Amino acid sequence: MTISEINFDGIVGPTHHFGGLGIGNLASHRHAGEVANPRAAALQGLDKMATLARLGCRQAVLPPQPRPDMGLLRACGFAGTPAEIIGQASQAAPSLLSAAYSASSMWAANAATVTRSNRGGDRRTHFSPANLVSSLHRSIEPQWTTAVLREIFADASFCVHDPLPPATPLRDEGAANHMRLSDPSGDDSWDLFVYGEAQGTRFPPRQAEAACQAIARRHQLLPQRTLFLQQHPAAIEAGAFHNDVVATSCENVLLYHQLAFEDAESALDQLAADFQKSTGGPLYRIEIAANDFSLADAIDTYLFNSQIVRAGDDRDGSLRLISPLACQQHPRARAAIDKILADPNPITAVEFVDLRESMNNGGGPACLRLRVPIDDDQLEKIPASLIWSPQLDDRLRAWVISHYPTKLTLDDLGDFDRIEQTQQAMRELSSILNLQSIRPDVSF
Ligand code: SUG
Repeated sequence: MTISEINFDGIVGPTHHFGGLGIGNLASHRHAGEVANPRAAALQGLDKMATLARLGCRQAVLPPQPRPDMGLLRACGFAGTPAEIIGQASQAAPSLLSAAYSASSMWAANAATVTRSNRGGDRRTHFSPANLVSSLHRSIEPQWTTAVLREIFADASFCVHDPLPPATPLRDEGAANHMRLSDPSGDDSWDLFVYGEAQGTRFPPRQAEAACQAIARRHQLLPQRTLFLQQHPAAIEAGAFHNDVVATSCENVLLYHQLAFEDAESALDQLAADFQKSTGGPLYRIEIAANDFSLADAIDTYLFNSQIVRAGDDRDGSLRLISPLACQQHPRARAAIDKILADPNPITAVEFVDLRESMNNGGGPACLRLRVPIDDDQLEKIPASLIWSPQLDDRLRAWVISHYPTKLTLDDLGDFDRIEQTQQAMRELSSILNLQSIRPDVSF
């Protein structure tokens, strides 16, 4: 059986702004309060999807979530008509209003952890929506995410679990802290989870070991095919709030910074030996040395947040990097990429993508997508209205241009008209994508 991945990219929502809300996320802090351009952000995301689709990669979309989240504002004591609530919140609690308006569901790598249970399991594709308890603005995502994933992946060959209970010991940020390795057929696979430990770092780790273990259990992963690695405290300290800022994987390639993991050498050696034995081919471990490329370089450029993909015409086994534009402009990132391309490993080409608006909030190419491993039969079970096509691309671009502002500041969030505009946009999107669960009048 061939299992290949389809990327579901989060469409950037119309209320994208720079709230400075990302915990341990230096880009979000650096750009807090700047003027955002939601229209450019959404178009940059659509451009990336089009680039991948044109390369022959399977591509689909995930909708943004309805905002503002009035339930959050009411729960925090604001009462009255929606206009009164927004008015009071903008005066008394602007950062709460920013959280209620956050477009953070665009970073679909944090929507859920997705695995494919293989031998010994039920062979279904399992989803655990992330509980995102580490930050307020993201903790409002899981209910919508669960409803949307259940609507999209309704077939019995998928299993969408509830999010883990929303408690700090089970804090979970989804696929950003999970990596899958496999033979090129995708069937013989391993799952690597990465968690953080609080070890005097200035930022709290966002992924708990207990959460990783719970997900592996409920997803029926084989213990001998599942690794739990600790994120290096130096990486969290440097601003790697998710593992996907310092490591990534695709098929038989594991690309990581020297300081991505703590004490992982022997576990990775064992993994490489098991991989070779089971698949008959090598696991390519591409470790980038801290002397050549520091953790600060990794955070500045998001090199490890590149997507590694197999393009449709790369059936010979070669893979490509889809890297942020910042890597092209940064001499050490460029040198690291040139070395990856020249060395003996499956990665043979690079494409650079401009995702400046998302990058300024700490989200690169890989953050914007959720990888879903499926077989060909499952592809037929996913609503066709979500699969990328030139027609869908055209409709989404027209929708963005007619509904999205080109400027959005924190002060603008107090403007009540914005609610009606964003709700109208979501109603229209619900009909473009034929999805009920994102209608703004659906509430939890
Ligand atoms: O959770 N930024 C997100 C970025 C998430 C990136 N995802 C991955 N690495 N997979 C976060 O920190 C900033 C929002 C603001 O500041 O307005 C924010 O939430």
